Amino acid sequence: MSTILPVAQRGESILRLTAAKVAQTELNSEWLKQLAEAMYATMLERNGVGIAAPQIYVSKRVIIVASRPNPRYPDAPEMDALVMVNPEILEKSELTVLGEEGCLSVPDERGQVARAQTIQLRYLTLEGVTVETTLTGFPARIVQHEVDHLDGVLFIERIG
Ligand code: K1U
Ligand code: ZN
Repeated sequence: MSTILPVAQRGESILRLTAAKVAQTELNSEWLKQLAEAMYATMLERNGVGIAAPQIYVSKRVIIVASRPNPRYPDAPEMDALVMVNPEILEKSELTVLGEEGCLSVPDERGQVARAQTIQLRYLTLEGVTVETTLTGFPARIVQHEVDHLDGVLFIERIG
């Protein structure tokens, strides 16, 4: 069983930092695997569809994306949780869409955020394998929200 960790809340300085890249030497390590497991357990416990390492007080570029259909996005695809190390958004579509977001670090607030409909993305797996993929719709929105966390940005700064 994995550890469920507290989630950093709006106003805490960890959420303002630019997270550090995971080093080559950390790939395929027990430490990185345990970090991902703790992030996953914490995300599940909070009923989230994503999480970024800074939200559990680790300023490293690791995110999890776990799209599933939900009342706001009934057509969202059901995905196995994807752990992304050092994710980079290579391209964003010009087309943006407004959609509702919430955040485990900003409880009880929701808002409409404009995000690119489609993104091209590169990331590493926990083992260090490079993956390039295209995501659209809700999974693309989650990635953009989580990458913002790695850059110290909260969704509430993108409203209005
Ligand atoms: O990073 C986080 O704080 C997790 C966040 C991810 C997210 C949700 C919605 C849009 C973009 C990113 C959440 O999981 S908030 C809680 C939630 O489960 C949810 C909220 C709105 C719509 C669907 C789900
Ligand atoms: Zn968030």
